[in-house]
Amino acid sequence: MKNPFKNTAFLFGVTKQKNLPEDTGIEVLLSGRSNAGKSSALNALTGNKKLARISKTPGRTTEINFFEVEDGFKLLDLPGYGFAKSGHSRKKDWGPLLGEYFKNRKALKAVLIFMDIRHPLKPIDLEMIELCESFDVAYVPVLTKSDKVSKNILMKTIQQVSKATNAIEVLAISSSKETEIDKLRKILIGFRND
Ligand SMILES: Nc1nc2c(ncn2[C@@H]2O[C@H](COP(=O)(O)OP(=O)(O)OP(=O)(O)O)[C@@H](O)[C@H]2O)c(=O)[nH]1
Ligand SMILES: [Mg+2]
Repeated sequence: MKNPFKNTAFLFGVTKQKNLPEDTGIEVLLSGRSNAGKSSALNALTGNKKLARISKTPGRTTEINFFEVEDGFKLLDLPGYGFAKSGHSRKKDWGPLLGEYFKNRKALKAVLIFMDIRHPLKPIDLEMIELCESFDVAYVPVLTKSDKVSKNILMKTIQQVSKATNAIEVLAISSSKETEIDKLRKILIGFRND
């Protein structure tokens, strides 16, 4: 089957609310702590290793990066949260851009919450889950770097995250080994069609 994400193209990065594009179509946010593997997952989804910059330095992504999968369907690579230089994160630290975005955005369909499978459910992840729940936005916890743990730990962590959240589905992927990337594609297509 042809990869529906193959032609995904970078549109632009936005740092201010006034620069957000028109509120149409469907948008899915890719969120997660810095270094969780969001950009790697985007590259694996699309099969384009050069699409999103993969940074080995945490906190490189500093804006909301818009990617267009096809007309009316966008993926948004969010600034990595956590490891903030200013120390511990608090709710207000989400920043005005993301707060406004959640409040007003009709196009916002779902949020993928990427978490390193070895360090899931950090306080900042729980805040993102709360943010989604408070705005009634669907979210899917995506455990990353599954190649780094045993099958046993993998299953246990999926269970742990399922129990701790109201998410319908919890995914464990490896972008480097391309494990469960097709499942992630199917979930995203589901959001697009829904
Ligand atoms: N072993 C392994 N390493 C991975 C995987 N996915 C990402 N990484 C590594 O994790 C590091 C961070 O990956 P990124 O994709 O840049 O993480 P990010 O979430 O986009 O980080 P920010 O842009 O800072 O928010 C890189 O060194 C990647 O090579 C994976 O599936 N397996
Ligand atoms: Mg990134």
